[in-house]
Amino acid sequence: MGRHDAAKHLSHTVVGDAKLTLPALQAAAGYTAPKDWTAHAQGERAKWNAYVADNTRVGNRPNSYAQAIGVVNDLCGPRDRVVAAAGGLPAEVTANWKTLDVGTVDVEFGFSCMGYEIAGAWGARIAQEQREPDAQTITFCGDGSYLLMNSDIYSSVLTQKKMIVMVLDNGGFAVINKLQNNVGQDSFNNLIADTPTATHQVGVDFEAHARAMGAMAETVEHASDLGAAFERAVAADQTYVIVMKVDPYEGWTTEGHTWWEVGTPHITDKDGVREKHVEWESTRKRQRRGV
Ligand SMILES: Cc1ncc(C[n+]2csc(CCOP(=O)(O)OP(=O)(O)O)c2C)c(N)n1
Ligand SMILES: [Mg+2]
Repeated sequence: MGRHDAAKHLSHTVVGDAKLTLPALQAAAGYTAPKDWTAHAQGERAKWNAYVADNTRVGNRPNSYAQAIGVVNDLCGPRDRVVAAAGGLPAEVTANWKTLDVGTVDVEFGFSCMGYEIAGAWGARIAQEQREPDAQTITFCGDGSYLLMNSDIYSSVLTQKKMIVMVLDNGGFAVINKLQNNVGQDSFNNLIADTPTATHQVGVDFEAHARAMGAMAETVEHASDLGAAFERAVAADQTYVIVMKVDPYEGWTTEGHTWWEVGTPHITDKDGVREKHVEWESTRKRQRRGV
């Protein structure tokens, strides 16, 4: 935990590794959590596990981020490292990924900076190869982030630092489109299909693009074919890019979210935006200060 977070809620600050610090505190204070509290936590955990199992199940909906995450999670090894950064994927990985070992998940949620996905994964690979050359470095990347910064695919090919890049294409900035809709706005300028100035609607051939940088690449139509593609990527000895289209509207993870301070317009001519503004502000009541 960071110092900044530790000082929240008028707390007494203890900064340390949770796995080591909690037992030490427990021993020092002679404290055990009430049994009904522990049982409640275990019950919630079981419910969450069931939700994730259903949410990631291939075929439950059109191709989704959650399905892709579930497929890779089932097939990867305990020391394989995953990277995610911007768009919908950091939240989807945080919710749906079952962490298999310490220090194997790098979700750049601090800034959620587009472009970290591939550049960050290349850096992760450089480090990982020194200690765990047989483990994989896997990155989940949206089409928007890919287009912003993909050239370290070429770097990884040149330097023989193999990574597996999952490019999940939903036709634009789908998570921002979702946010736009959630605050009562119509879709505008986030999905390529909703961009009035995009008068010539062409999709990007991500597979060809990745090949042009020397990577191996393939496109998968359906999430049920993703597992076999991932196994081919694992067997490959160079950077491997797997491309799949995912639905921009359906298949988002709907549970497990926390309240997010989103500035919505106080003054608007649109009823839908006003309603969302009032709704959003009303939820502040549930904020717990200094607990
Ligand atoms: C450098 C940078 N610029 C802008 C943003 C704001 N932003 C967050 S997500 C996003 C869209 C990302 O698109 P994509 O990678 O396709 O992911 P999707 O939203 O479709 O899940 C944008 C523009 C950001 N996080 N980082
Ligand atoms: Mg996208």
